[in-house]
Amino acid sequence: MKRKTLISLALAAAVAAGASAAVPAQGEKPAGLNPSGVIWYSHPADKWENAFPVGNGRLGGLVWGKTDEEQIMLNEDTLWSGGPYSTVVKGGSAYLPELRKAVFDGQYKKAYVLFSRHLLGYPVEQMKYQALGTLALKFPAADPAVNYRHQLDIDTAVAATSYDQGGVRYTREVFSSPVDQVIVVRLTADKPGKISFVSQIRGSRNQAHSNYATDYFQMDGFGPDGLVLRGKSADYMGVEGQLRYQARLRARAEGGTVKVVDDELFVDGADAVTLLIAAATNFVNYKDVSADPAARVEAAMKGAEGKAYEALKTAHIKEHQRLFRRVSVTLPATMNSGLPTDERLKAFDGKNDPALGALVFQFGRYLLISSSRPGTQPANLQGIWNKDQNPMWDAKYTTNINTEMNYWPAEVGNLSECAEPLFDMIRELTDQGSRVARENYAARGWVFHQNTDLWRVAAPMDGASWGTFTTGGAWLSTHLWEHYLYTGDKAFLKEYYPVLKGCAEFFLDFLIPHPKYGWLVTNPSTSPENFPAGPAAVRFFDEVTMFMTGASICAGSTIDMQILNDLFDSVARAADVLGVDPDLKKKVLEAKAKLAPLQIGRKGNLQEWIEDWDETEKSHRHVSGLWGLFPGKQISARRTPQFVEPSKVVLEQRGLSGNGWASAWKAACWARLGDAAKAMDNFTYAMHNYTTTSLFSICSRAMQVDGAFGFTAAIAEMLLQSHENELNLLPALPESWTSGDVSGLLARGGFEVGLKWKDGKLGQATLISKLGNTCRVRSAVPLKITSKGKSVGVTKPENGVVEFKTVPGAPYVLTAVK
Ligand code: FUC
Repeated sequence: MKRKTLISLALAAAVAAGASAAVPAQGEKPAGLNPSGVIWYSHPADKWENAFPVGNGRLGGLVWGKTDEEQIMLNEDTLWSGGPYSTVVKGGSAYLPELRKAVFDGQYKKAYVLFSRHLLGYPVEQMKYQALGTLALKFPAADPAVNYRHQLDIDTAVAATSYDQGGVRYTREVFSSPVDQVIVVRLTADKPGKISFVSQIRGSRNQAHSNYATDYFQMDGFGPDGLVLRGKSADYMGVEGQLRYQARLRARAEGGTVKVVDDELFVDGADAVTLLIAAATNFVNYKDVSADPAARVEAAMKGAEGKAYEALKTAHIKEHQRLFRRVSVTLPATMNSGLPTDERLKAFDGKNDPALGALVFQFGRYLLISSSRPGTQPANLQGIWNKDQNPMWDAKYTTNINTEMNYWPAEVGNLSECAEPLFDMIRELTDQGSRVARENYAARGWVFHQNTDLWRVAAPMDGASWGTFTTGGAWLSTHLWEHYLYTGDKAFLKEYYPVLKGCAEFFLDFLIPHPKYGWLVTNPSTSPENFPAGPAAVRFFDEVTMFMTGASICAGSTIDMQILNDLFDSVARAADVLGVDPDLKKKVLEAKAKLAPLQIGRKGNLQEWIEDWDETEKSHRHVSGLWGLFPGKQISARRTPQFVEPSKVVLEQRGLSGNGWASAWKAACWARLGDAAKAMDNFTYAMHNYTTTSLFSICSRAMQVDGAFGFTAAIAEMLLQSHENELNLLPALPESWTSGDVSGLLARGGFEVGLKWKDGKLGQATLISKLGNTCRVRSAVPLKITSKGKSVGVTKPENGVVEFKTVPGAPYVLTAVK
């Protein structure tokens, strides 16, 4: 059989499966062929990271879709080990001069040891994010299920599983409602009395790591139709687990019977069943754990219990779509686009399924809405979809790329408010961060390094090879200024200005002239996790981390300099906008001018360090030295053309391998360089090697959410760029995305942008000017501009840019004049 016929058959099967899936409620898109809105399998998830995520920002669930014993793995976003604690160590600054001298003298081992002994925080590791438990639904033994479909509709945020068994069609729907603060599971059958199962909410414990898990939990019945799981968070690293949590389930059966025996709930012969799951901890904020989880759970249950299933679902979908539907993307669908997602990924060759790009783009937005809403915790390494007590990298906040990448899509993806949890976290980090600034570096302001947790610890962690990243807080702070650039929200800028200012003040004190070059540099410094061949050549055993290591400690890494370049720039501009601190503005601009410059190495590479060191690992995953290309804006084909080739040298050397987030970062860098083909190479490679079939990203075998967010940002960057004080429309459009349509993307300066293109050429752009700023659009040809059907005029480009004034709130349509 020819390949095309095979695919047609698969497509026909897809349509058939779609047609028999859950009947869509009014207002919903039909399940089935929605190549950019549905992820689906023709079988249950084969492993946990391939299960489908639902979440309301706070309560997460991973839905397997099994037919013998369904499992929904549960998370609550404040369930971490430990309790309020501090990692600040006292008096490290006494050792700073000696340490800095050692770095400048090239005595890297000595510098490492000094940092390790006197500046590393204590405990040396932060706390771990913890899985809450699993909702299990054990069904009676039955014939094998047929006509099976398991799907996640990211447009409605409802996961659905449907199949035939013993002549009955069963359907289950699962969602996590941001409105009612419960996870809802609905079981239906097309014949009466056919739903029977035994349910448990199982606490989570990792046997392999029970040495850490000095937590406990208790599973019990709750009233005539409920279950409860009560527990305490784990003690870890000598920090007492101070969280108490509770998860409750209530079953509402239509027909049949419900009974509870010990910690199991039995449903027998029901026509339909709705399960409500509420969960909470006693966490109030990073200093306060005085809430009552039982009262919180009771309040959520009370609120949801009185509502019919359809009412819960309709409210949930409406709230999800309020955010999700702000942006739509259509890319060409092909026969392959109709395949189940796991097969679709395998069949993808980079060109044969453009619509996959739209699905991946929207999936990142879906994840952000599902894991980060105002009032919740920011998305950690695993969002709110962690299955372990001892997850990979503790499912913490890693801020030398991962946490920031989680928020790359927020502004451009029209989900500004989903970044609020990040902004809250940044402010909270200044608490311990200002103490670390004083104790470690005798500096004003605040500093934050590379890891944190629910308790907002800010000292360097993990070991001196990682912890010397003093610009983690500065990187995060660039998100504050970016938020202002997109929204023009002066009240926000005023509120967060002290955070920006404190960050800048720290670096004004911390930066030190390089004895050889005279530039201002950070010291200690590092280029995240990349061991330069120079210093790392010194191998030694670190008694603190018990690792054999080399040193990555240095002065003035390129990423530090680039981040500070942007930070100082934004602080100066923020001071201007707010009309405050002229002295500070002067000082940061002076310091900015003295930062170590970008340098080109002997291989034509953009140097990652002040010295032209090679890296020990050629295709190292971090592309830190290219921070100024993306997410920063210091490197630009127009403004700094001399750094374009050197950036490419680095990207080529790193190649395609790495992990999911690395691919997304490289794709975004290539998009900034206008190279769509290279961006797509990274996308394709990641789809094959670093993506779960549920579209999470993979990093060293671990599921992480960062790469999924990163690709949303990278794809946005292919369609629209706005970092150069102008809108650049379709700057890196892949050849196979011949025609398409995108609406609702946001650009800096307060523009909402829609684009339509055909045969690879922009047909029409629509803009809404939210703030009434002058609009600058890069264009080689004159643009005809209309607003509400009236001509505004035809404007010719000057130096490649068409500029026109806008009225706040007004829409504009731009078409090219040939
Ligand atoms: C950084 C990365 C790793 C991983 C970890 C969570 O340390 O270098 O690859 O993503 O964070």
